[in-house]
Amino acid sequence: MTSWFNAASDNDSASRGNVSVSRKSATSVDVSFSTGFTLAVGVKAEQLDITVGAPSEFKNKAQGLMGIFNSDPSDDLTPAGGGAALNANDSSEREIFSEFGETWRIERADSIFKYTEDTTFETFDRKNFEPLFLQEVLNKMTDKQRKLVEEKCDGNNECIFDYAITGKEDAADASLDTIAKNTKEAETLANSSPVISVNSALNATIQKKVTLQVTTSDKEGDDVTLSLQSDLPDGATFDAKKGIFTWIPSSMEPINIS
Ligand SMILES: [Ca+2]
Ligand SMILES: [Ca+2]
Repeated sequence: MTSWFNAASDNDSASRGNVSVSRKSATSVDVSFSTGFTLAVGVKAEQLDITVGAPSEFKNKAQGLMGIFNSDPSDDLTPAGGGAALNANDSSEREIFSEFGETWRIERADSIFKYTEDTTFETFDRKNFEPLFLQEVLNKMTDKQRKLVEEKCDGNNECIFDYAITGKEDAADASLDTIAKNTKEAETLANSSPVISVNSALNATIQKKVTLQVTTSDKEGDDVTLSLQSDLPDGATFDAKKGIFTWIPSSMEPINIS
């Protein structure tokens, strides 16, 4: 996929088998799988930004390093093979890494990746790798450095992590950017479209006034604004605020309104 991505020009997109990839910019790509799963991968200052989207039909059916997909955050740190979930609030990052993350390490036979000629599963299976843990990095900083990081990041842990580990302010900015983007995406995904309903049939008689009530509702209680896309026929009015359409038909000509 990497070589495919490198060969693609800007805004290029291509499909192979069950995967389609579209390049969003010089440093970001969207991947979608026929199962409905999506990946957005971008390169930012000192970091790789990966957002995973899972289709709702996988709810209560998917589990892994990213947790159990069931709207319950308390079981997301369940080790592979079962057992009690770690409590995110009283576990250190080191504990989460070793007692949860490491349990999801795969064996060569389980890998679904294809390797290029000069790489193998072992190239990426670095058993001795130990990440940096935020609390441990913060403990090593001076009070002045810590204060600078906390002020810049306004208490946001992901940002504090990126700034503290890289020591670079643009990494903190990139982190804040990603968080804002993900928050906005989550809000959009959680926002349902309004439901607009009208009577399924309307009986009209020439020269007699008929009324049609358009009702709207929105799951989140958002304001719904009605507007007409087409011109009104002769003798018709539409009160967009109240959703009331009135009409005195003057002929048998069919009309269309949207
Ligand atoms: Ca869960
Ligand atoms: Ca809504």
